[in-house]
Amino acid sequence: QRNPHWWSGRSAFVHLFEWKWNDIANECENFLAPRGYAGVQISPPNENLVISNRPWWERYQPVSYILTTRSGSRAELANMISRCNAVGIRIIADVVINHMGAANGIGTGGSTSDYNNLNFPAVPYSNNDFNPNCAINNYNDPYQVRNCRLVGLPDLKLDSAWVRDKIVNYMNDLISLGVAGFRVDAVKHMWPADLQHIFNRLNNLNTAHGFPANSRPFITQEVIDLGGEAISKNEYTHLGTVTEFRYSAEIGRVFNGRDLLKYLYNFGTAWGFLQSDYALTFVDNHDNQRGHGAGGDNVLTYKNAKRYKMATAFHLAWPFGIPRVMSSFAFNDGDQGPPADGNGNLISPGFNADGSCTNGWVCEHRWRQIYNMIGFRNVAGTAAVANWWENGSGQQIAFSRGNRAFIAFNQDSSALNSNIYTGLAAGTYCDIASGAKSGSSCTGKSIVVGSNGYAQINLGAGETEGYVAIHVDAKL
Ligand code: QV4
Ligand code: CA
Repeated sequence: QRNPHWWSGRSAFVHLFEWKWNDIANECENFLAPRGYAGVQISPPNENLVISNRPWWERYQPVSYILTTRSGSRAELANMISRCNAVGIRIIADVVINHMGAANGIGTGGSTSDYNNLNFPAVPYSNNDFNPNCAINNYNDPYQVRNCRLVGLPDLKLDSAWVRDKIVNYMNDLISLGVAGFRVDAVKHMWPADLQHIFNRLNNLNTAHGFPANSRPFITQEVIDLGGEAISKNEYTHLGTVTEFRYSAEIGRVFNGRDLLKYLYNFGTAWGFLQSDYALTFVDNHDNQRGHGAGGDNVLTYKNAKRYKMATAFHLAWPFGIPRVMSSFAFNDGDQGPPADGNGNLISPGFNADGSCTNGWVCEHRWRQIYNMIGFRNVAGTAAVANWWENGSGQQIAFSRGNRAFIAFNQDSSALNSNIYTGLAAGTYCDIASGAKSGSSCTGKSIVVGSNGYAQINLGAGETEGYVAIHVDAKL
C-alpha cells in the first residue's frame, strides 16, 4: 500500500536512526511538527541480539518480537507513537522479518538467542522454522538470494504458517500501537508471494490514532536494485513502494560534480527510476552512508556538508517520489554504534542555542538548509515545475514550482549573476538557505522579484550555501 497517511500539507519524513523513543516523542512536539515534517522512520523496535562493542547493526539481528530495545520499552514506544500522532507526525517502523540473529547470546530484552540450534524461545522459533543452511554467494540466483542466509543470518521459512503467524502478529501489534506503516528490511531476500500473504493479513490502521476507517498500512520495501541483478524492484511494486537506490546514487553523482546540473531537468523515470508514487527517495540511507549495502562512492553524506545540502535541497524541491531525510549520528568507522555510555545505554541528543545537536548526533534534519526545504516542499504543494533555467556551462540551474516557490543552484567554478524569471509575484523574499524571514526582515539574503517576475540572483562559487530558495511564505 503506497499512501503514507501524511497529514495534509506535509510531504517528507525523517529517519531518526537509533534515536530513543522518549527523544523522538519530544522531537515530534518540539521540532518536527512545527517545521512541517510528516513522519519518522524509527529503528527496529523489536528485541535484538546484544553484540559486543554495540555496533549499530546489532538491531538487524532479531531475537524476539518483544518490544524492548536500546531505544526504550514497549510503554515508551507506545507513548511516543501516541504523542507523535497527536501532533501529526506519522511513525514508520523498520521491521526485520527475513531472518533472526547470527550468534548465540542474549537479547536486549533478556531473551535467549540459541543460534547454534536455531532456537529462539521468546518467539518461539525452532529449527524447522528456518530454511536449510546455505550462503548467498550469487545474486543472480533468485532462489539462493531468497532462501539462503544473508551474511550468515538464519533465514526464516516465510512459507510456513507458523512463521507467517508470528510475523503478522508482530506487525499487527505495532499497528495496534498506532504506527502508520512499515519499512520492511531485506525485501529482496523474501519471495513476493510470501510478503503478499503477510501484508494482506495486516489489520487496518488504528482509528484511535486519527487514521480514517479502513486505512491500510503504508509499505516501503528495501530492495537494492542498481540494475544488473536477477531480482528487480519491479517484482515488488504491487505490494507497496520500494526504496529507489538509483535515486541516491544519481543525485550523489550529480552533486559530487561528476555530471552537469542541467541534466536534472527530467530527474525521474527517465533516469531509470520507479514511477514517482512507487519510489521512496533519499540522498543517503543508514547503510550507504557508511559503505554498507550499495551506492558506491557517489553517495553524499553529512561529511560533505555543502554538497549534501545542495543535493537535499534539490531532493526536496523537486516533485518526485516520497522523500526521506537521513538523520545520523557522527561516525568514523562503519561498524561504530550510536552515542552510548559505558553501560551501553544510548545517550540522548542535546541541543545548542541555534537548534543544532550535541552529544555525537549530527541531526541533519535540524540543519536550516534542510528543514527550510521541508517548508519549501510543503508550500510548493502540488504546483508543477516551471520556468526551468540553465546557464551555458550547465552547472547553474533554477526552476520554480508554479507561482509558489523558486530555487537556484550554483555548482560552477564561477559566480551565478543572472536575471532570472521566478514565476513569483513582485516583492521582497527571504532566501531560506542563508537565513529565514523574521518579522519584517530577513536574517539572511533577500531577493527582490520585480513586477515582471524577474529577480537578480547572485550566488558566488565559494559561498557557504550552494543554493538560494524563496517561496510565498517567505515574502516580506
Ligand atoms: C559475518 C560474515 C559473513 C558470515 C557471518 C556468519 O561477514 O560472511 O556468513 O558473519 O558467520 C553483520 C556483520 C557481518 C556478519 C553478520 C552476521 O556486518 O559481517 O557476517 O552481521 O553476523 C546490517 C549490516 C550488516 C550486518 C547486518 C546484521 O549492514 O553488515 O551484518 O545488519 O547485523 C544487501 C541486502 C540488503 C541489506 C544490505 C546491507 O540485499 O537487504 O545488504 N540491507 C538491509 C539493512 C541493513 C542490514 C540488513 C539488511 C540485514 O538495511 O542495515 O544489514 O538485516 O544489499
Ligand atoms: Ca529469505
